[in-house]
Amino acid sequence: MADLSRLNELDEFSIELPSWAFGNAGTRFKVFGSPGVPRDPFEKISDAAEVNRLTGLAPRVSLHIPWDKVDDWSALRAHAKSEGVRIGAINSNLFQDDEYRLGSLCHPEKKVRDKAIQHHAECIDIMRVTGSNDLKLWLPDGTNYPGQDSIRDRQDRLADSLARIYALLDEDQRLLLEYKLFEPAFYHMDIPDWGTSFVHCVALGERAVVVLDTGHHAPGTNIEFIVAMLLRAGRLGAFDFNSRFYADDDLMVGSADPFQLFRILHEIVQQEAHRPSSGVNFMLDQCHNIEPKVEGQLRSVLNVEEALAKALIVDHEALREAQQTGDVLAANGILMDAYRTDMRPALADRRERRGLPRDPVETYRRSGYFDRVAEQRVGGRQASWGA
Ligand code: RM4
Ligand code: MN
Repeated sequence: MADLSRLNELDEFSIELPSWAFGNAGTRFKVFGSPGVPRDPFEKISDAAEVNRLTGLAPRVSLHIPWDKVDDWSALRAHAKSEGVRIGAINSNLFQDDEYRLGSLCHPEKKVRDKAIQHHAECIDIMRVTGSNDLKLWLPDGTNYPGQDSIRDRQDRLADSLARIYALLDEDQRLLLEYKLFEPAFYHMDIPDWGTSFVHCVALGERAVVVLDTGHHAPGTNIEFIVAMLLRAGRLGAFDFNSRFYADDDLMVGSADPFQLFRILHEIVQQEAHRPSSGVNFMLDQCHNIEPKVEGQLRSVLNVEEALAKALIVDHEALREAQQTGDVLAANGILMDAYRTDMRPALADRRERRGLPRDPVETYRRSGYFDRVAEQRVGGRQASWGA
């Protein structure tokens, strides 16, 4: 019988939802429209709040600038509050301007680098009004052909640009630095891996931390090892959770490889990083191309909850004992026992005790929310990835 006593540690745990997951998304071939999709950041926040109401796990929403630009940031903050959520990380966008063809913070021309730095100054101003503490930076910079630019010079430009952005932050604000193996650049990315991100974070200062997007590695990479290393170094700032079969697929977290999600959360629990004091921000970064958005987010949040619950029931004492005595198969068996335990009944009971629906997806389906917003949200322009 599994020991469920640590499940109450879920009370402190929270997941941050990406505003862009509620808009239309697609591939480079087609963005599909669907009824009820938000037309502005206010409606995106309302959808995110619905996920939070049903799960009790998602009290923050990340925004992307300029996609989520509004005239009145205080009004957006107040709207979030009235919906029972708050605004989380502010993501800067460095990939959609013509000037950024050869890069942004690493661009050969100072004029373009200055523009990119200025964009972060604007994001930091937004953070001050919205009460956000995390500036999240994903750098799309890189080159497509050997010899196109100097890899070394680009690193020097990057270090300088990042230092200028870091200097603009307030004492209570952090810089989250994300890495990605390839795409949009194909020969080299300027921040391709956790090591590069880590090196820049260390050079910047304590409030610069690494973001691990689960879709941004080579196939077969042992992601939980990276998690353990970054936690050990005190530099794991956030996750961008999603699933992938091939590259940066941005599918629902826990759908392609629930065992990997469990292994990641096992490393998290071992270092007590599921607790808010760790400073790790558990964010989602997903796009729902063909499935309904709110329900896609609901499932994602529940997948993370389920994987964390499994990690919390690992018999750590027995595991340590098996590890110490070199009992390889017992150690592996202890971990597998936890992974194979069906946590859904215990989690449903837990939700009921907290006044939440036992089955949030079913309750959402029956609530009529989807039909209601589909009826209300007519006219205007639906939010869409990239706009
Ligand atoms: C990037 C990266 C960023 C996200 C954008 C939308 O691939 O993962 O985290 O903000 O996509
Ligand atoms: Mn990401």
